[in-house]
Amino acid sequence: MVLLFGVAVAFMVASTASGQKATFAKRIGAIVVDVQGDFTEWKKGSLAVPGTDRAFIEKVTDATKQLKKAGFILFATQDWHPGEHISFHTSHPGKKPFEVITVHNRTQALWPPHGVQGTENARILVDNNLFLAIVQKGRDKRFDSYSGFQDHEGQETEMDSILKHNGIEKVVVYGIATDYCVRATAIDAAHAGYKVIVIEELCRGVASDTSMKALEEIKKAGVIILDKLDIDKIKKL
Ligand code: VGL
Ligand code: ZN
Repeated sequence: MVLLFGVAVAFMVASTASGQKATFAKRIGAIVVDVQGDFTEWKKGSLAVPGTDRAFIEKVTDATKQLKKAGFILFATQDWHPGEHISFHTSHPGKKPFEVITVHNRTQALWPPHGVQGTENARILVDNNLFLAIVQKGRDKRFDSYSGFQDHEGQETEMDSILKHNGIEKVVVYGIATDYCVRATAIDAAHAGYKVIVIEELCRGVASDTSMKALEEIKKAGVIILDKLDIDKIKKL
């Protein structure tokens, strides 16, 4: 019955409070990380990541629509910074983009201003209506937030509770950037107890050395890395 509606799934039998058996479809989630104009070459973004031309974004969009058709529950993250965000080099007089400084006893990479709330290039380039929810991060100007789950101070977003609310135990993660927000989101998802699958060809990184290292760290956290999107394989994992 549920399969007729195209929901991607294994089944689970659980006991309700009254002791009756109920069958639930285990739904699989997907988190599309920071596919925003500022991170793309296509939109001449301020922090354009190599390999993010229009064809790449179309591939990500296609994959996202395929997952939707297959019954996956889709979420996105959106880097959403105030204009004076701590991660912007412009918030630190004399500092240049990509310099690394220490703030709050922690290293902070300084970026060109990006993902500024309400600007054209902060928009998500994949049809927003595909997503059940868009989780914004980096809203507090005092702290950076690469992960869709928590900022660098450990302040949690609503991601974990939304996934739990939807009964999701397995999530597919892809987007931009492999070495920053994809890395942090995938690792946090694994640490939070989800089965996590990263699709390498749907990710792009700021630099190749840090992206390779990030993929190793992601793997070490227990995440499965697939080079291509393979929906049947994901369902069986
Ligand atoms: C990101 C650097 C700064 C990302 C966000 O989306 O990976 N990277 N803010
Ligand atoms: Zn950012």
